[in-house]
Amino acid sequence: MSGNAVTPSSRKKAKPAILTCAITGSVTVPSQSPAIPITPAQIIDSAVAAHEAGAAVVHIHVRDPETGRPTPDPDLFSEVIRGITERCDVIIVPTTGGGPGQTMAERGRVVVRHRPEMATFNAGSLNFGVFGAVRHATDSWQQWEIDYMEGTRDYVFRNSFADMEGLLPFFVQADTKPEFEAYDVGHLYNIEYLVRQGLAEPPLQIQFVLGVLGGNAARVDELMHMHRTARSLFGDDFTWSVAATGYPAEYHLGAVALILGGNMRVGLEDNLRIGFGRPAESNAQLVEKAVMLAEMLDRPVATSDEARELLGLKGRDKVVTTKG
Ligand code: KMH
Ligand code: ZN
Repeated sequence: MSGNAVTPSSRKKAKPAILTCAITGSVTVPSQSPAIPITPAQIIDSAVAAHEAGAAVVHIHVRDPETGRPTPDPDLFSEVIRGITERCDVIIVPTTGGGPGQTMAERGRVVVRHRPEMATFNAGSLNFGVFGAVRHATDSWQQWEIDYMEGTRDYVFRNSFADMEGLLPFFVQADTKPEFEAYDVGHLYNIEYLVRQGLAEPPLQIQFVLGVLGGNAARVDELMHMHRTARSLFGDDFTWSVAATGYPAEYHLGAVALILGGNMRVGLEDNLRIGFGRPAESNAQLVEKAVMLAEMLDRPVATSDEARELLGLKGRDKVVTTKG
């Protein structure tokens, strides 16, 4: 019997993997890594390079260009969205999670102004502790950076039912697909509640965010538990991705997602290392490693247009790139 016979299963069509790159985030500070893009120009360059490396989607936050402090400034979002759109066809997914100290109204403004194809939608509240990073602070850290990170010891990332019920109609009005960020299994039940209220409609896009202190752990069994719960609630009527924080979790859980037919997110928002003890040099470098992983697992990397199709997005021509 031949060991390399072509069997029906080897002729199965491989499902493209959607790679997302989370470019800068709001729970790190510039002194943690010189690779973190800060100014709109740096965020745009980094997003375009991540796309060229294989990311079909980029997830965007913005920072004060002078200090690097995360901000909800709508004009910075406009500059970044316009700048990326002018240079490539990547799917731009702005945050509505914002960051510590940002109000719900500030967080939702980007959806109203830009009507993006998709934006994050955080599916419940949690303690969100990144104060552990202060342990590694050196003398070069600014005082605000220490205060910002240390302040998360008392930070509740608030996404109450009233908040979620208030925000979702703006997504509906803008024809923006919510990417539900679920940090723990209870958040999946919150999503099911929102669907039952008629505020969101399957097929859903769910991001399992694992490894935040205050949420579920970045462990394979926890991912499997959340995936199983999502299937019990939504059947096959959802697409999904994993954003695991830190190294090596970003790649280990990403690999599990790829094996199971899901998608993965990498990027300096979630992880600052490319290997053990090796700081990442760029978002593109993190994406290149995800591309290698996908190829090894026989998951062809999706183009942005393939990702649009798989996610059921309205198309980039419907996004408003001006300040409106
Ligand atoms: N910062 C990540 C752990 C959002 O921007 O809405 C989760 C996130 C949420 O990306
Ligand atoms: Zn984010």
